Amino acid sequence: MLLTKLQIEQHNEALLKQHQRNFEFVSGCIPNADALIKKLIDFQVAIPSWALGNGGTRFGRFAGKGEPSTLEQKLEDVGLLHQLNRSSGAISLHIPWDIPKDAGALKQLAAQLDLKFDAMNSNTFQDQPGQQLSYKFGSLQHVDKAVRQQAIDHNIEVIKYGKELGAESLTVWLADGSCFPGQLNFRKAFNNTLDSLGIIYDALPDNWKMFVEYKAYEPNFYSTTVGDWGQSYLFASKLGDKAYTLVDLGHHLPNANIEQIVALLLNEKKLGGFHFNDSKYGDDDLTVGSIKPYQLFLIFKELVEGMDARGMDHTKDLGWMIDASHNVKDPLEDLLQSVEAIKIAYAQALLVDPKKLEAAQQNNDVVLAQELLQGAYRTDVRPLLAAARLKAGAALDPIGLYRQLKVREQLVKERGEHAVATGL
Ligand code: PSV
Ligand code: MN
Ligand code: MN
Repeated sequence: MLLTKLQIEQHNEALLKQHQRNFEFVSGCIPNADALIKKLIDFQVAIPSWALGNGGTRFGRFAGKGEPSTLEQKLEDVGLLHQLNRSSGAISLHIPWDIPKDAGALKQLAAQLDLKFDAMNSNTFQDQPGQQLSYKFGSLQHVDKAVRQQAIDHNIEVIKYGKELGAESLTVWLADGSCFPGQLNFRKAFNNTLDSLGIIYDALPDNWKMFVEYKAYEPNFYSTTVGDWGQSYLFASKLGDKAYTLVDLGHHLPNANIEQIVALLLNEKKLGGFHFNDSKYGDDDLTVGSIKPYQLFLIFKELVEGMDARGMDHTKDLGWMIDASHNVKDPLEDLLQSVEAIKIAYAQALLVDPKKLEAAQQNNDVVLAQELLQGAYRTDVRPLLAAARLKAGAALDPIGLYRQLKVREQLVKERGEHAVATGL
């Protein structure tokens, strides 16, 4: 299901006066509103294919209704999100859940929907039906060379699919690790993983990046072989210039200072991209900004400052992806909320005056430094985001329009109550 231009225009027309009042109030206090709006329009966040259906808990899965059951339908869902906010212009696929049967036709559909193919994700954390060897004791780290080879082959196959679709990066997240002390020789597991990743790295096209995602624990609860940013950084450095660390916000031990990690990885030219989500306890995969919005802002403040210091392009030099999926919301509404939260944090970070902050730091003026950050964070930038959407042809109130048009009801009619998305 797609929206018509007229539906969006009529919706915007009805909200325009109120929007203008809100916008005038905020833009009056911002020196460079036009430049900021331009940056907001350009900033796109990739939607993971596995978030389009209701995610699983560790104990079960409660499917939603009218979920996309084919890859084409997944693209259509992201196309719909992109129509609503003009900020979701990319999809991140997961193999084997999203094997493209006709890459040419998919590329065409993506072009019609104005979507790009973002990072391809491999899956060696589950055994697939008919698979010869099991990943129960790991994949790229496995003690058995044949299992390692199977996992390597899978990753190379994922690159092949990505090439057909025009993607330019591979994200490797490994469940590899151990559940009990003594189960694993840490050094051998690391070296096996490095050798395996090296073979995959060699299969990357020149213009591709490899993202090595880390995670502190789960499904293994004693050790994870790519367990933190230091280990990911080691792999990425040893592999070469095309390999980077990927930061998933939910993959840290409690209270980790993620903004500092981000700042240093950027400094070392090894930050590759993000999986945005939010959490209270662990890898909760909750809606971005729903639990710790100030942390998200602080992360973006480091990103903006670090990227500007290195002359990086905010829109394309890092991979911006969501990795959230859960049970109690309509996944499309949830994704609209997540994209909005990311852009709010980005806009607030753009409000921080780098010169004033630097001066405060130089003077050890701790109070002023905090005031500068919190002044930006406490600015209600939502009218700026709305202005960006209006200018880009999106809806002033994406969730409002989604509900007004009864999109989910339409999708249920089209796809049926029991249509279930493939994924986690
Ligand atoms: C598992 O923790 C996970 O959420 C990782 O974050 C991956 O990025 C994602 O699954 C998809 O493989
Ligand atoms: Mn992730
Ligand atoms: Mn995760």
